[in-house]
Amino acid sequence: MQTAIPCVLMRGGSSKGLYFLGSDLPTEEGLRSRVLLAAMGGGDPRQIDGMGGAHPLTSKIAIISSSDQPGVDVDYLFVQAVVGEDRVDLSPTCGNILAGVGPFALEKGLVTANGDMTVVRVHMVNTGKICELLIATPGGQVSYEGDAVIDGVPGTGSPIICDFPDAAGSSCGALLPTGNVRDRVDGVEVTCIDSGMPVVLLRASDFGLSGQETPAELNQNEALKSRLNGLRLKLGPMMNLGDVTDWVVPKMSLLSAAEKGGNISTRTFIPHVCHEAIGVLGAASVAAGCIIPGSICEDFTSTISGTAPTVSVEHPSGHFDVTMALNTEGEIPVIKKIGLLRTARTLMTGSVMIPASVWAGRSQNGSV
Ligand code: NQM
Repeated sequence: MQTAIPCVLMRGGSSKGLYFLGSDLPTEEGLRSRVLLAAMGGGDPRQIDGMGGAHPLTSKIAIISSSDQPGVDVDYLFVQAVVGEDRVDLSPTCGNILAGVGPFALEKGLVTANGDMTVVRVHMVNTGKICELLIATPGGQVSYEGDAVIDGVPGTGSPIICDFPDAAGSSCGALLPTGNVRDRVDGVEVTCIDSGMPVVLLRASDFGLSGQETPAELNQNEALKSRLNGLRLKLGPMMNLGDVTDWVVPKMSLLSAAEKGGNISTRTFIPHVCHEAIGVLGAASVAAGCIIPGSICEDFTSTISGTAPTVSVEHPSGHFDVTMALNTEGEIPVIKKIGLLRTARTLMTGSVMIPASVWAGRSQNGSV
């Protein structure tokens, strides 16, 4: 006998994943992880016996519950099922999957629509930070149709505005977790930053790259990937993250001058595979680097001025615009708010079937 667990398959921004109500999953964390791994396809790189798409961007899970926190509607716990490994990682959050949390919460009745536009206040459990999602709810129903375009997703959809009132130091405790605007590790200059996502900013040219290579080209470059991971492992403790061997943060973003009319160009490893675009909060962290005087970004962008700049972050499949509200009185601007545009869509609702062996303490391949 298999166990049927209700879940929704959603595209959130340029990612895709399974969305669960917390109350439909086991409360014990080890068992819950085994159930989620079984749902996704366990440690198999092809995830053939599960719902995962054999890529980090399609091996994601959202667990959503009503929140007890004052002024907050729902708690959102993000779970990355690590492709090809029989484990989950709870260290990052995901700003793309986040976009689907509002529609899911409305459709599941955790939040009631409030006129034509509804604000869903989300507590991101992985980081403790808050996001306000503004969702079109004409006639009290979530709207998925609209004219918003996001790079990396074909067609158009209803806009979801994501506002982060206080993203800095989400996982590392500070916007500049090493305390420095630049650091040097193994002869490479970097800026370590956390404006919603821990990211290491590096110059593509320091690795003999133009920064315009395709993700496929970069993914074939084993020497590059190994060098980046070596730096990542050294920088993890310096960024207050400790040993990041098994973690998918920090992400590593190779920077170069913009070539498509934006402010800066990126190729981002998440952290072992090059992203076809860039993560939402990854982009927010690159954008934050662009407004910090003396950061590595300064080598490619002229300083972005004003108290409400929009930073256009180029990536392999387009660009990502990040709007910020800044207090520019001090030496380093203080980010008061970050705003981004996403779309999301429910793709399927139903139940995912969990093999009986999982409840007996074994993963799908029987290893745990
Ligand atoms: O940075 C990619 C994605 C993400 C995460 C990643 C994300 C974010 O594109 O907030 O959205 O694994 O870095 O979904």
